[in-house]
Amino acid sequence: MSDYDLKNTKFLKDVNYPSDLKKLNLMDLRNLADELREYLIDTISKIGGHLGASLGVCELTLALHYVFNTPEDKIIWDVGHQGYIHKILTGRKEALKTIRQKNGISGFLKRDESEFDVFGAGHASTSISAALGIATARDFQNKKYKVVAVIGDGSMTGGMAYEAMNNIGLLKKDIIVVLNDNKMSIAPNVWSLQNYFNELMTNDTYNKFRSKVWEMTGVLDKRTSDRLRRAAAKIEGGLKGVITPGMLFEALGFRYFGPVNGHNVVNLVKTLEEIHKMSGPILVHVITEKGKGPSYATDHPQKIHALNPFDKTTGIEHKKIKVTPYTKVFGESLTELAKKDEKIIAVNAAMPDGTGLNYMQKEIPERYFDVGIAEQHAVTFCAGLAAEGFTPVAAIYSTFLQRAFDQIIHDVALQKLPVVFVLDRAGLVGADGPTHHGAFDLSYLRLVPGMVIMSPKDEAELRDMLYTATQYKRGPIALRYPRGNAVGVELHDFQKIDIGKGEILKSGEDAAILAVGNMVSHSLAAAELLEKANVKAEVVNARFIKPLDIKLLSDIFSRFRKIITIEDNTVSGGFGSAVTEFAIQNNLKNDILIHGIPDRFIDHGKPEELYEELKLDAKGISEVVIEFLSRVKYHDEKI
Ligand SMILES: Cc1ncc(C[n+]2csc(CCOP(=O)(O)OP(=O)(O)O)c2C)c(N)n1
Repeated sequence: MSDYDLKNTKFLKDVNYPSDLKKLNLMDLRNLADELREYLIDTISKIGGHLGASLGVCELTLALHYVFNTPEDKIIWDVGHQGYIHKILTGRKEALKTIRQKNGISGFLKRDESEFDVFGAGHASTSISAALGIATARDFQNKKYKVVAVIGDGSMTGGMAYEAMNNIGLLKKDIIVVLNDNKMSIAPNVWSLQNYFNELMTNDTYNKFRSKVWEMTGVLDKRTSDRLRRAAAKIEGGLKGVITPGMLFEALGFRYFGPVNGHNVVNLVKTLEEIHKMSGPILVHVITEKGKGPSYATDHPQKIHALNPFDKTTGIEHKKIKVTPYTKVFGESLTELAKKDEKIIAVNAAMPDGTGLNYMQKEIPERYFDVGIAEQHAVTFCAGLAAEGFTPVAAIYSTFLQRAFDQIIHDVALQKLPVVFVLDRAGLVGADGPTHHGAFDLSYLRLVPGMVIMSPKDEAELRDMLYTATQYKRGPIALRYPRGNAVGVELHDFQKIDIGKGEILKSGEDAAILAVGNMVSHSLAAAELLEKANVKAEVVNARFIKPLDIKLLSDIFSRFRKIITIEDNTVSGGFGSAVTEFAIQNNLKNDILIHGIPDRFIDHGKPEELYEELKLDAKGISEVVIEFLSRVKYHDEKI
């Protein structure tokens, strides 16, 4: 495939910063939008990444940077996965070719990366709160810049967005919220307000009426226009016999403008120019199409949310040889269990495919729930189900479950409710980077009283753990596993695992390696490398991070002086900490090395690159063990 040559573009070749945009006339912006799309598709087809959202906001991004004086005016992008065009327009046109790759630019916005990245994200629904903080700081300093939050309809299913709007309405700050409505989250959106929007947009009388009021209020002073809008809102209510979303936002203290066609860059610019002159909380409702551009993208907006490298003419991903991913094993196994057990209910927060619950969705839709990007609600919803004797399975990525920490403690664990937590993407996720690594779950779950935490060494054990979890009725129970392909072992019929029982997989003499989950296979491979260096390491599959297998640990501590714990979780407060606590509480003086993700945020890169960097691959683990063994003399001298 020949390289796309920026030099051959008419406009894009000279656009590096928003200041360059301002030299163009409105009609040029249209052509620039086409060039941007072409460049984006060409680049992402080679390296993979989030595509659909950025294609959808091409004109919106252009218009925002055209009208507002960035970076002095602050644009805050929710999630940040739609920020690729923003990156191209703010000094990172060439760097786009490195996006999400090790040492390349981030796939999300990042304050360290550019002064145009006003606020970093990766998790959804934070932009309006951040905008309020920034606007409040602006006002304290008597500064005059504009603050704009751009949030998708999917992210509007997250409670934080409403908490922020409620607060803004009360404080009456100058803030513009741009609602980028494409009716899609990653999957089709589950926003109940969408029904109101749909009605609105298909109602001709309403639309004509609304645009007339719009035209008039746009040129009036705020008091008159507010009065007119209130009157109009009343008429709207009467007109349709329903509360319209405009009214809803207006009740929250926002002036509502829209719906605006998000692909007509000329109109967008004109609208934003008008809005730029106004003050107070404003919500602009922009309608876009996710994946706007090639038909393979608009026809399959869910598929092109994020892609591996693909053929840019067909959108088909270049296939890789694949072992079954953990996600699929989980999704199919849960569906199998749910067919036999009518009490099982599957719950996810806007990630049906990502979590593997799409299998449940298809086969048992009545016991499948997508609650939106609302992890906190998902957990308490599950608590309610469990309180009434059901077996809810909350399938939420490790990183996103962080959101529901209090709900896990207060609503689930305190009441000993048997909610099953299934955490996909535990450990290092790769290209999505620090906002998405599942680096903390062992730590944040381990401190919860009564929580059982498991991590399978392979997909067969995942099935057994899932079965064990759905049978467990004494309180919350969690299992966590990494992103990507499983080990490739044969599957067997479900078998129950004794709670808190680990297993010795390989016996040794010189050191004991206690590993969890994903790290078990790495540790077994490390033990083989160690053998070549004449080190005989015993390898234990801990299976349980909580409760620990006290009997097994006592045996290990009695036989080995040197013990190494390995986990793909932060070393702070995880499995190694648990083993150390066990040792201290039992007055055991063995040498313990806690090896895991260091206590810092880990950048993006391929998982194998990151595991190598952190010495969590087989080679790295073997080196860590050898280094630890050589340290013992020093320890002996000290004691
Ligand atoms: C707290 C949290 N949960 C889940 C996700 C995963 N996620 C990333 S983007 C996205 C959909 C966002 O939809 P929307 O805001 O409408 O943006 P669009 O992609 O449609 O432009 C989801 C669910 C996330 N980023 N944060």
